[in-house]
Amino acid sequence: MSGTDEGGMDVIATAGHVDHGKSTLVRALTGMEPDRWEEERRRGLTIDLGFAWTTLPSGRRLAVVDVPGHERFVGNMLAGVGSVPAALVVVAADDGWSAQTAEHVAVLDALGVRHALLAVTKADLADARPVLDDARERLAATSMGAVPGVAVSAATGAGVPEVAAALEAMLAGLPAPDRSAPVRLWIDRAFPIKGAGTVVTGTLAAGTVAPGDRLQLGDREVGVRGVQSLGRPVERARATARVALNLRGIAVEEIARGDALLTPGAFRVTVDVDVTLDVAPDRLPAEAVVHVGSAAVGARLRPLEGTAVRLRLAGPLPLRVGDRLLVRDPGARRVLGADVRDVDPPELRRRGAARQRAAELAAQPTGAAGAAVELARRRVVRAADFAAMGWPVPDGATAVGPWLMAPGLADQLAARLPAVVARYRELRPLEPGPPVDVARRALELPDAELLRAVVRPPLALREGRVSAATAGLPPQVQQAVDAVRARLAADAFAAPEAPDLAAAGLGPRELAAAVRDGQLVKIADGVFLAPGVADVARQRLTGLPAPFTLSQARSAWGTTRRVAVPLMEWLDARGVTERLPDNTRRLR
Ligand SMILES: Nc1nc2c(ncn2[C@@H]2O[C@H](COP(=O)(O)OP(=O)(O)OP(=O)(O)O)[C@@H](O)[C@H]2O)c(=O)[nH]1
Ligand SMILES: [Mg+2]
Repeated sequence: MSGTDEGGMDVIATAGHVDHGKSTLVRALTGMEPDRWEEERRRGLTIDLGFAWTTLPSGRRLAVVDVPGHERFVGNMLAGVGSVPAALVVVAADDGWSAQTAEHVAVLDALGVRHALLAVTKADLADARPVLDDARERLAATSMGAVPGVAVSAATGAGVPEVAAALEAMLAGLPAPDRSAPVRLWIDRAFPIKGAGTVVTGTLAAGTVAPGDRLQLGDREVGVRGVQSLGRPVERARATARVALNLRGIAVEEIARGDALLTPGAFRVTVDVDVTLDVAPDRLPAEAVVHVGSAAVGARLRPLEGTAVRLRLAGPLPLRVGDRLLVRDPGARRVLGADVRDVDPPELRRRGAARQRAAELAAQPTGAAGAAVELARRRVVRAADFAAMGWPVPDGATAVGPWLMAPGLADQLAARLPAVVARYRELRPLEPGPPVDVARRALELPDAELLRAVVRPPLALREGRVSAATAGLPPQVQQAVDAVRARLAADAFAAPEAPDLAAAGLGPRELAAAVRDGQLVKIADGVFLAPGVADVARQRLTGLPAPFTLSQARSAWGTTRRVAVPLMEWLDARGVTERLPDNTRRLR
């Protein structure tokens, strides 16, 4: 739904040759003066972007970005049309299709603008019919296709209501903007307001902005103090809309046309971009200017092959896969439309890498299917990063914490993991399996958290390791442990002395392995008992009067102080016994 929503409206831009009557028509439609500067009014020439708005007869609100036609100001024109979904193409009946008509229409075509209305102005001065026919025929060959045309005279007013009606019809066919999308507001003006600080304006093509929002500008965050739309404060502005934001914490000198205000974290900036052009040109300039939104940034072009080109931008831009760029060769006055295909492209080092990359891009579908291919190429990405690049989550991707794994990758790695564990245990038979970081590196994963999706029975994630379920101990160690356990079965508190353990081949590593495997319990350094000793110990203590002394407990257990002292503390720590202020204990 566009139109009457709070802050909601349609936004279009004018296009056409100098003096063909764009501003005059905007004035006739809106009753507002689009030429903001005194110099513009004096010279009767639009220099910079103008803004006007009106409520159409149906109640639909329309904002118009009025662009200059003069060839010297085509940069300003580009900043004005970069975020609008539709155009009002103006051609004068007494002059016909002209140089900047062609240039502006080429720009709209390169931007992929699909919706337009043709107005043939100055119909009071010449027969509009031939110009309507000629212009419609030329427009039919562009992204705008079959465009309705209206003859109009701002001098007599004839045709103005028809232009308004035709605009309504065109606007009804515009796709609904995505109002839940993150904000990327390309700034077209920034100015100070006394007492209010810095104000920026732009065309909000997607998303929603409200006072109190925080937005990213370069590497800082700014607060939105107030939002205005069409000259009035609003509680929120929803796309599509012309908006003016009063910003907190930034001086006007720190902002320029072409900067973008972004939903924090939702975009990443880049200087390297792989694009595909609409057509493979005969020759490409080595350098060009890239236009997107209201931004214009120099770029070096590296043709890969066919329509695929790598751009190296002179400054970073917040670009996403699926963005439409305009690549302009100012010398040749030529514009090319380009689709952003990758904002984090792989380096091209090897011979033939450029050709291979071009082949990859040619084979890669766009949209969700392309996202699956992309994720397969990257294996594992941070989900937020992937989204910020402009990719949707492909079907079959595995989400693990903040990560996204390519479809099928988890299964593939799960199949490899048993061999990794087996190899590790061959080298370190006393350990149940590799520490998670060893497994992570073996599987070339960026984060051990991803092992959750890869460790499957009989393997298990236990105590920071990928453990084999049937870990067990090497036979000799097992034998020695069995002997100790037999002895403890006969006398639960007869912990073997260190020399006995050593003589049986049970050093610290072997004992640690037996503890990890659940075969022994470590009470203190050098004191090992059987699992279940807590129950036996408690059982024996029930026969004592409460409270009892350490010495009484020692006799009840029939052991030495070497075992009784740490065992008592171990039981205290586990809440089996309670230590009283006078050092006696009672059972809990
Ligand atoms: N007779 C007649 N004159 C018109 C009409 N529309 C515009 N004009 C005149 O044409 C001249 C140029 O009009 P603008 O509206 O400034 O033209 P523009 O396309 O905005 O020009 P730039 O912004 O400089 O590209 C002005 O003197 C207008 O009064 C019309 O329908 N009939
Ligand atoms: Mg004008």
